[in-house]
Amino acid sequence: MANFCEEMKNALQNNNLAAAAKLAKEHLENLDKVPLTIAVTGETGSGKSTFVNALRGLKNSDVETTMEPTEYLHPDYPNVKIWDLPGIGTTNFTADKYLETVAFKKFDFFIIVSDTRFRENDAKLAQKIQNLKKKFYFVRSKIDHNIIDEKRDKKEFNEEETLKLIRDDCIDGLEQLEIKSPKVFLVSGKDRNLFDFDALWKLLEKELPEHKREALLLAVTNISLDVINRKKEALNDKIQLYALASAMGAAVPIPGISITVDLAIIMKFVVECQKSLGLSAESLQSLSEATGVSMEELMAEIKSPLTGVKITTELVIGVLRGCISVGGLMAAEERARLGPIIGTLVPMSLSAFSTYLALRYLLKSLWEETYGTD
Ligand SMILES: Nc1nc2c(ncn2[C@@H]2O[C@H](COP(=O)(O)OP(=O)(O)OP(=O)(O)O)[C@@H](O)[C@H]2O)c(=O)[nH]1
Ligand SMILES: [Mg+2]
Repeated sequence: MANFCEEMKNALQNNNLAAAAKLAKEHLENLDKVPLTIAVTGETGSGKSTFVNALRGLKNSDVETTMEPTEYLHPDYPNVKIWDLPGIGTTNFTADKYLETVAFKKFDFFIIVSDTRFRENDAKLAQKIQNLKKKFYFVRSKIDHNIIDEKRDKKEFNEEETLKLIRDDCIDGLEQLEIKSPKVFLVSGKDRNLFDFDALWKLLEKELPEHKREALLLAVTNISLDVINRKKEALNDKIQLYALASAMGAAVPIPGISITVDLAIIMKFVVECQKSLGLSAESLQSLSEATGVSMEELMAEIKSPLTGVKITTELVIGVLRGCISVGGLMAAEERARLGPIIGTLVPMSLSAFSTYLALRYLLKSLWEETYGTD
């Protein structure tokens, strides 16, 4: 994965979107070999270690209180790693701190175990996991105990009904704690042939590749956002220099708007932005070829009129007209912080200032209409 991240970063930094797409495709094909890491968590004594042993196919094994996160490889699926975590109650940590301490980032998904109704700690943990865009399932353990109790206490015992009552009670409780449509599985860690154990295992098997695909997507999104943010920063830094250069260039009035700007400089800058952000016709074409997504579909995704086309003066003027005047440019510039160079430039040259604002506006619109607001 580390290697993949580096290569992906390089490909994106060099605007080689085709190479990036190829890397992602290869990575997906290696999916089966990619480790999948499951965390088993929940309150102290809820039956986590017993459940982990059952997942590993071990029977009647003794467990002791878990003090440190412990990793086990699944005997049939060596790429599946199961982590037995200490109970959140043993740590006195908040859900945030707990997740940090157990190094949550390395987990692909979480199983939250409880031997009663789920408690506030469980729900808090689930919410934090959800915020991290990771998945979680609830396991209600020690169902064998409930069945024995019910058999003893009730004259007319019906297992199906008892299980339904427990499941509904757990789901209700979690929904009251603001967890939407929780998935709850009833198990006995002492016998994996009983209750929902098999259903949970089948679901895990089915969802494993999907989880990985999502993890990959998230990784790529993070890498690209990181790379693109840096590029945006670099472009932002250049704006002052471009505007400074414009102070020596010829300012032309934009027809229909009451501002004069250095169009030659603006053109140069927009072409550079397009290239640097991987939005030129050429880079989009190679992305389309590498991914099999048509140019039309790509263009529909990216809404800026400055994307994937040849930059012409008409086009740039058209976009600038959209903001009507220097006032419009100023309004478009929400966080107008003038750099030191531009600050001194304003009294010297109004057109350089307008050019500066125009450049900021163009970068912003190209940026936001492609990658969303930040
Ligand atoms: N009958 C029955 N007993 C269970 C089940 N799961 C766990 N136990 C028992 O409950 C006790 C606690 O189980 P553990 O698996 O150690 O619980 P844990 O969540 O790992 O506990 P900590 O590591 O201390 O947080 C043990 O005595 C287990 O034998 C179950 O499904 N059925
Ligand atoms: Mg334990």
